[in-house]
Amino acid sequence: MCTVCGCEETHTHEHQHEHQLEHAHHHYGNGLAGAHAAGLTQQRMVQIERDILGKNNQYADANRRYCQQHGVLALNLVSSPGAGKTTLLVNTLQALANKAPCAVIEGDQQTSNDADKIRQTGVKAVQINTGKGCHLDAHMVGHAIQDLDVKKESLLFIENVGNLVCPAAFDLGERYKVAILSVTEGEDKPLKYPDMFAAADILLLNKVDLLPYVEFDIDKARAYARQVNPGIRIFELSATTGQGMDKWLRWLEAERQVSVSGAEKALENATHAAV
Ligand SMILES: Nc1nc2c(ncn2[C@@H]2O[C@H](COP(=O)(O)OP(=O)(O)OP(=O)(O)O)[C@@H](O)[C@H]2O)c(=O)[nH]1
Ligand SMILES: [Mg+2]
Repeated sequence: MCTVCGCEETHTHEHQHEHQLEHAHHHYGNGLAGAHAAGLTQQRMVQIERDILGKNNQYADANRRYCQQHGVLALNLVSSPGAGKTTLLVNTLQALANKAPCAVIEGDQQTSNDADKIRQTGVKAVQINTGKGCHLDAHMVGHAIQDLDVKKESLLFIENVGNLVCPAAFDLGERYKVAILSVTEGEDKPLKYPDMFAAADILLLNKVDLLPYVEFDIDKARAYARQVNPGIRIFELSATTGQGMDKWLRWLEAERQVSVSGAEKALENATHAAV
């Protein structure tokens, strides 16, 4: 997980993590040797890791509750840098204009480039800069949901920091984790980064327009993804040419309807229980 990769929690969003989180990240940032030098036993490090994830899960549950109550479908987009998350989002938002309310949370170490691109579509976006941090966590996302004032029955897209490792360990309270693998990255990535592909519900194989120019065996990519995650649902598409986007858009709308009716049913049950 993140704590072994040198990531520190220095993001510029308004909230601060507790001291222990920074402390743990700082020591893990120096690797095991650094942690031992700092006097932390392996058992203690494992405990700190558990505490970090436990705390994250509490925030994630709160985010999930908010989304469920408001019929919001939250998707956590994860991939290596440059796989096409922002391009896919921009084109998805343009296709959904006037069809469904949308909001976007953008995660990057630095710059507001991606949030700026999203805002050009007319959709509200909040940029979180994680500084040295290499993933979003549920606490950051909770604040961003408040800042965005996410409307009932919205699609909430969360673009995670480009990284195929650490975001796998952090539940943000999303309904689905959507992994994006572009055909320029090599078909073996699901085997090399199994945690991410095992955690994902959906796999988007992006940049299929480049298939004629690169050595990428798409059948193998599918088979490797299913090897680590037999239930993963796979779409092939090109965010730039629009090829395959129709299936993705249909899936989004169907899932949004499920979230909307789930919230309506919950409200109905609560009303019945109250009388
Ligand atoms: N040919 C082709 N290029 C694409 C496609 N999708 C994205 N790109 C290009 O890939 C590059 C990276 O795309 P981004 O959308 O910025 O990728 P990202 O995953 O958001 O990148 P980070 O936020 O930095 O992690 C850009 O030059 C895009 O134009 C696609 O389907 N086909
Ligand atoms: Mg991006």
